[in-house]
Amino acid sequence: MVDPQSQGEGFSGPPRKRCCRRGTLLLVLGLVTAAMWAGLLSLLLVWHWDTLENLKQLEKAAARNVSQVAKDLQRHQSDQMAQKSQALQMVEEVKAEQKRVKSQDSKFSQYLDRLREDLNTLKSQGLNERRMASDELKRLQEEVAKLRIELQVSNGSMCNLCPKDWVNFKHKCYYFGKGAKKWIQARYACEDLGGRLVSIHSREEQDFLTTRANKKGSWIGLRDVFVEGEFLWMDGSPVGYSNWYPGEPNNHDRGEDCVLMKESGEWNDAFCRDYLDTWVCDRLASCEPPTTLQDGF
Ligand code: FUC
Ligand code: CA
Repeated sequence: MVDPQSQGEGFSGPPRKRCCRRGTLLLVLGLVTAAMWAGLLSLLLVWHWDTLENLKQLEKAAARNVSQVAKDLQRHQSDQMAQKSQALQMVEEVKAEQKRVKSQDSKFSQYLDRLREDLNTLKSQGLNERRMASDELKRLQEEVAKLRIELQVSNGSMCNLCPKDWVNFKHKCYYFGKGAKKWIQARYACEDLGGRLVSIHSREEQDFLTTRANKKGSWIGLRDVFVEGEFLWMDGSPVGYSNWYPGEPNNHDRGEDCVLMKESGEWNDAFCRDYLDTWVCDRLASCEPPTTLQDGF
């Protein structure tokens, strides 16, 4: 039997099925789409939550980092302050040390100056003492030589031997030098000849020399060059016997520290750099002729 309704419209079965299938399709499609959207939304939501969670974590971590950095910064700043104050303290200490070293340095240099002065004083004292000792040694050697002569004389020896060109008187020899000389040149001339500018110690000796005195005066071994008025003979002895011309010594004019013997045999202090044509040397006589040829004997 045929359905009048579907017979009446010409389409009984198949067109209705098509319509429902499309609806179903649409529904399914819609459901699928909705499900996809729901899935997508869920994914988005999950992703959003996840991201939010991550952000929160990051925020926390960042906050933690910031506080750590702040703490580090604070520690760093306080370290820096401590270092700064330490550095300042060190600078103060260095300054104090510099001051101390400077003052010590000046003390040392003062001490060094004093040491130098002491050394110079000691040196000159040493030199003085050496000179005095050597003078004393010469004096003693001369004393010994004189005693030896006395001993040999007491044993019968004449002790009157003199080198060639020297003149004997008692136990001494005399050389009457000629040629213009200042006092100091006459002194060296006598020393070169193995003698000394003459020292006069007695009336007899003076009388002997007076017989040979030069008209214009001769240099003798007496002078007051170290202390004015303190005359010393070349043998180191002070004046004992004296034969000054009246009014002498007078240290006339430019100063007179060297003594000459006038024609009369009397003495006058004169200017050391004046030239005199004659000068007298002396030395001790020998008691026996030397075994070898020496000293012009
Ligand atoms: C006397 C002497 C001096 C000098 C002068 C020309 O005054 O005492 O030494 O010879 O004269
Ligand atoms: Ca004089």
